[in-house]
Amino acid sequence: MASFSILRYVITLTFFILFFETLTADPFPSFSFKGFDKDPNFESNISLFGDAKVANGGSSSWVQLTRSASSSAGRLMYKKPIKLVEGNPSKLVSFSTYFSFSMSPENGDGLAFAIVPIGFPVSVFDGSSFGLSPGLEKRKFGFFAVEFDTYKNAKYGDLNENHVGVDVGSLVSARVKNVSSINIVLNSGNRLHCWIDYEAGSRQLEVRLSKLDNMRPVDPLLIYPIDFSEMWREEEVFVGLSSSSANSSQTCAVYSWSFKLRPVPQWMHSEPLDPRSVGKNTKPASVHKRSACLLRILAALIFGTGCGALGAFIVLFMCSIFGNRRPVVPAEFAVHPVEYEYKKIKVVVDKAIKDGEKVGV
Ligand SMILES: *[C@@H]1O[C@H](CO)[C@@H](O)[C@H](O)[C@H]1NC(C)=O
Ligand SMILES: *[C@@H]1O[C@H](CO)[C@@H](O)[C@H](O)[C@H]1NC(C)=O
Ligand SMILES: CC(=O)N[C@H]1CO[C@H](CO)[C@@H](O)[C@@H]1O
Repeated sequence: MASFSILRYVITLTFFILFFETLTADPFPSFSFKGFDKDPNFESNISLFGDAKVANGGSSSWVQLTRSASSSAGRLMYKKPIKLVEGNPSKLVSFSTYFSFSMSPENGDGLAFAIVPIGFPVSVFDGSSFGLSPGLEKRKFGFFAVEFDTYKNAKYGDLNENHVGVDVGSLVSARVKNVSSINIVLNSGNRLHCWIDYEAGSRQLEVRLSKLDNMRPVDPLLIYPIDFSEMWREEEVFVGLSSSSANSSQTCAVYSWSFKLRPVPQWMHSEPLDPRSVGKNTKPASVHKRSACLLRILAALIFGTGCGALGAFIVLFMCSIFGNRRPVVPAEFAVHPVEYEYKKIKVVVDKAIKDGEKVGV
């Protein structure tokens, strides 16, 4: 009996270890580039299109997306397609990307971080609309971009010459933010830092912009609710940074770019959470859960012991009435429910805590 219980325990434990092992195994690619041409992985992971080329100056290198001429356009794309719904059973996937860039003071189109579906013609340009419009004419369904726009284009109803917009299936932004309101000029020629985070659990996209690389702002510049798992399902998509000078001679440079995918723990699927509170309160939340679970275990133990005692009492009572002499049976009954209840809850505790830790990472 005892050895059977231990065996069952070991099997359960092994199952959970394997389960979390598969969660942490990396079907979720990520990359990070700084000083582009010195990175040996650069060429095997990134494709350059249009006028984009690696440039060097002093000890550093970067990707120059546009030439100092009108109708110049270029982009860099991560070669590997990504999925925002992954695996079987399917998991939602969050992503975070960071890049630093600068744009010269002319009013070109600016820069866009784009996610495009397979079949989007990535190598076709017309020198305007971040170099994205020919592709959009062919395939706008499944197109997504965050634009850093320095040209007030009446055609797209632009707000001003210094705005960030979220574009879904069209370059007419679904949401815009006046960048002047946070005292930043996109085309000042200075290096800017951008963080774009999509939280699949809460189906929310956040964009942050800063003048200093070590100062990721607490408050997003722009928040946009969107469900990428609905938009693309299990379809593969490509991510890239794209720019065009339009009628100006604006140049745009990208100095570093990183991109990371993170699977969302199963339990977050059904209950959208505020990503900020998840990020900050992971530890207290799991501690809280742990103590709540300990209480539940204690209650179950007391309840189990009570039941066992009652059972034993009834059996003994029956024995004394019917003269059956087998007092060993009640002892078994007394132990078993307790052990079973305890184990069942223990497993739940482990899972909850592990999930909690996952979010914290
Ligand atoms: C953008 O913000 C700046 C600074 O707050 C303001 O002066 C300007 O009028 C705003 N532009 C629009 C179009 O709201
Ligand atoms: C660029 O210039 C051409 C000719 O000067 C003009 O037709 C076109 O509308 C301009 N494009 C933009 C985006 O201003
Ligand atoms: C960050 C990244 O994706 N690195 C990959 C670049 O390409 C090489 C070779 O294909 C891979 O080994 C790296 O993992």
